[in-house]
Amino acid sequence: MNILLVQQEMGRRVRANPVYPRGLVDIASCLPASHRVKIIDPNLSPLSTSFESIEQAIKSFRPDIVGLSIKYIDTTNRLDPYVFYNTVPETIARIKELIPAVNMVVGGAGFSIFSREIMEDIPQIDFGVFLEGEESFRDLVDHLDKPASVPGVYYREKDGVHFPGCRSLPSFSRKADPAKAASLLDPSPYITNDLKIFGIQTKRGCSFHCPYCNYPFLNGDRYRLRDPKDVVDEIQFLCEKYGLKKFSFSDNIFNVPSPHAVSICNEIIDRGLKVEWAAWCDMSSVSDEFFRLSAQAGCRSMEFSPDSSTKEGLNYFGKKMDVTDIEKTIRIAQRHRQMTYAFNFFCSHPAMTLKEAMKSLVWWLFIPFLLWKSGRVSLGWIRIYPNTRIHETVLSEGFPSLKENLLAKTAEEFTKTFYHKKHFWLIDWMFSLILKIAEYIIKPILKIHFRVRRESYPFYYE
Ligand code: B12
Ligand code: SF4
Repeated sequence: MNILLVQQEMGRRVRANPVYPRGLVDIASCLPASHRVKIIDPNLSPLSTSFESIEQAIKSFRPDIVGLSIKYIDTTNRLDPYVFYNTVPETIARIKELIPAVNMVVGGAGFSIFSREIMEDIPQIDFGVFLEGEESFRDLVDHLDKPASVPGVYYREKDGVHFPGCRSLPSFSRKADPAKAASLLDPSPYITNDLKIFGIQTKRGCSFHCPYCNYPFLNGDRYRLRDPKDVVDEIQFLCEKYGLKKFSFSDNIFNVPSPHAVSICNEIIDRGLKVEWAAWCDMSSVSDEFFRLSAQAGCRSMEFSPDSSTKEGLNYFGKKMDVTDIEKTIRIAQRHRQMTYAFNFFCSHPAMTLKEAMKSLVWWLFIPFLLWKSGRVSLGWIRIYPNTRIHETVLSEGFPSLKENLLAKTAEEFTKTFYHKKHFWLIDWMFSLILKIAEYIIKPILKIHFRVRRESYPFYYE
């Protein structure tokens, strides 16, 4: 069978760099060799010709199956209200117009978050692969005529959309075959100087249960680890064959469980690989030794999400740490200036108090000061997603509009999907005002660097 896998067109070329489509490469790598597989990423073409790149592939390859990744729904950033999902219905309509008999399959994190809504929204979708796709997609390809027998796959019949039930998440200890992956999709366009474009996963799952986060829903709450040697074999292959120098560990959290991260760092050091990388890390288990080791292994950027700066807030987020861990991390970071650090906080959450709002302001100003030129703070609002605990909270706090309408399609609808503590509109307004004053008045006067970026409001001094 001819299988064409297409990355989602992001719909814009600013603040939407094409990142290596790891999900598509992973599912393609698991298909039997008897199939012909092609992967394309329209984001590598200019926006004006992006659909032509899909059209060309369809005409020359004549696929029996087109698999479209619906990875992104929206920016998750209230200050950058852009909806990526809007490219999907049009892409699917145009594919079906070109080749009406094709089996149209979708999957991806964005699809999984809103699976039923999307199946109902776009009737041209024949099958929807829920959560991780390595096994479900492979089985679906073999049983296109009997989808009811494939767990984890939505399918359509005359009477509507059906789902035979979930499949347990696939093992992640399989040995990767980076040469096969590279033969399926040339990694060269993604090998750049930007740490965030090429992602390497060392594990799946996250055992924390932060109330706003959908990662445990997407990848489970138990860690599935790859053998550190296998991870570093992949890095080494990409360094030697493609000149990879910079990448991200795209794990939800890199340094938990800690021995696994330590083994990966040691393996990189032992093999003498000259790489630089970024990672998302947990603060509760950091140590001087871990910072030293990761810097030696090439870490150049660590991102932390304390989310709150008070005991009450950290308890609400279930962070398994207290304020002293934030202080400790900053002190250690002050001794390791070869890396940069980002600290993410929320401006509003259910345990927010006036005291926290005031305390947070001080922290947000001081962290970049204490980590002069190497630390920044990002401030954001919580985007409410289904299958998160905070979704239940907003409903109980009396925001019934957020019950059904979480798949926003316009910027206006999107801005309504963020958490605002009831009766705290003044604090919310105050933060917005302070951020604007800092950006338009303090920054030009003091020449501090403070700008609106895609994630939120990063705050750092230069
Ligand atoms: C790492 C990461 C990043 C890194 C990427 C680093 C890198 N080079 O890879 C960075 C920081 C750059 C990033 C950026 C963004 N990200 Co991001 N990111 C992630 C994260 C944590 C992991 C993604 C990943 O690599 N997964 C590993 C691969 C193997 O998994 P996968 O892609 O999901 O694919 C599997 C399945 O989904 C399925 N599948 C995927 N595609 C298809 C297609 C078919 C046909 C089938 C059958 C199956 C299938 O099978 C695959 C294998 O199991 C996810 C959260 C998560 N846990 O998924 C968020 C996530 C994907 N990001 C998200 C977003 C929003 C963004 C940004 C738009 C944020 C922003 N405002 O800038 C940007 C956009 C990036 C860009 N293109 O410019 C959202 C997307 C959903 C949504 N809410 O809209 C997620 C889900 C997080 C969230 N909170 O909801 N991200
Ligand atoms: S926010 Fe981070 S630590 Fe918390 S559940 Fe999500 S991935 Fe895990």
